[in-house]
Amino acid sequence: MPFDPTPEFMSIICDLNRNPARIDPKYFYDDHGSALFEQITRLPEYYLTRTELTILDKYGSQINHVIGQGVSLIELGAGNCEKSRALCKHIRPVHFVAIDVAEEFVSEGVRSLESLHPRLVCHAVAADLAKPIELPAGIPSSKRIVFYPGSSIGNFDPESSRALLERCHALLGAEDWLLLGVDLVKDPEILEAAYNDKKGVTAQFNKNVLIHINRLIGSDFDPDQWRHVAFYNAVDSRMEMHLEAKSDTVVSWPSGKRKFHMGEGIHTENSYKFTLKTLKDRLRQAGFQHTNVWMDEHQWYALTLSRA
Ligand code: AVI
Repeated sequence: MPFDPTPEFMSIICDLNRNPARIDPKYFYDDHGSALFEQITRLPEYYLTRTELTILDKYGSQINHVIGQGVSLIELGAGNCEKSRALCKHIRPVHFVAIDVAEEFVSEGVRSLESLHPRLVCHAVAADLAKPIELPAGIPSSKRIVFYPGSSIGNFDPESSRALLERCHALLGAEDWLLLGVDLVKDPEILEAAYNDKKGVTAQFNKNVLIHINRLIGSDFDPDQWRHVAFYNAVDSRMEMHLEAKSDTVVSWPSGKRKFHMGEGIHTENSYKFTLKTLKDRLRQAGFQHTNVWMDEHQWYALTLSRA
């Protein structure tokens, strides 16, 4: 049978053939990757999740006061919906939409929210945030609050994050809000520890992307041949994750192959860190205004609420 590559296959191959090679970080999140990420969020070194939850808990009533009653909550990159569960202790939305690439995972998260709030009308949507955002029918067109927690915005390069914020803005009207969680620039030692945890869960998460890619394109990556590398790039204010070949290795897939020399890397993730200024500028450029900011006591992490 003639080989008929899909656009996804072509785009993965194209990235693998770049110099340096790269893999889109969205491929971290197959079911196993999503479960590993959940473990990461509970690691002592990975302060992001617990810090954001602390801010949500401490300032949730202030957020509720600003946004008022009867809102529709739309969580982007919802995962297990843990953040919305925390937010829903303070705000009482009428509708809840969870959007994520990992379908199974997000459906489970939505079920957990439904069981806690039986009156809440819930929807799970499997979607790639790099594409236009479509909401299910029946979501009221005002009093929407788009919630994008976890500093996931940091996984997009500046141009793409600007475009994503513009798509969010286009989805919202004058009565609506964006609640955004972002990780801030800080001591590189703290940042690097968060992406090089002692238990090696982040390393497993990084290598799991190769198993997912093998499944998607029929390649023969051997995860044991690759080393997890994560460091802070101060010039671009971002944590970078790479997989580095432990020895010369050839990776094949239907229709092609690539030789990686020992030490050669595949760039798997950027995680941009913001200052309050870069964050507010980015929001303003996308059309958002009146930004409220709440932070933790160390000023490691910020939650911003902006009017569309
Ligand atoms: C989902 N995202 C915000 C995480 C981050 O911190 O960039 C993904 C992650 N990568 C390594 N550890 C966690």
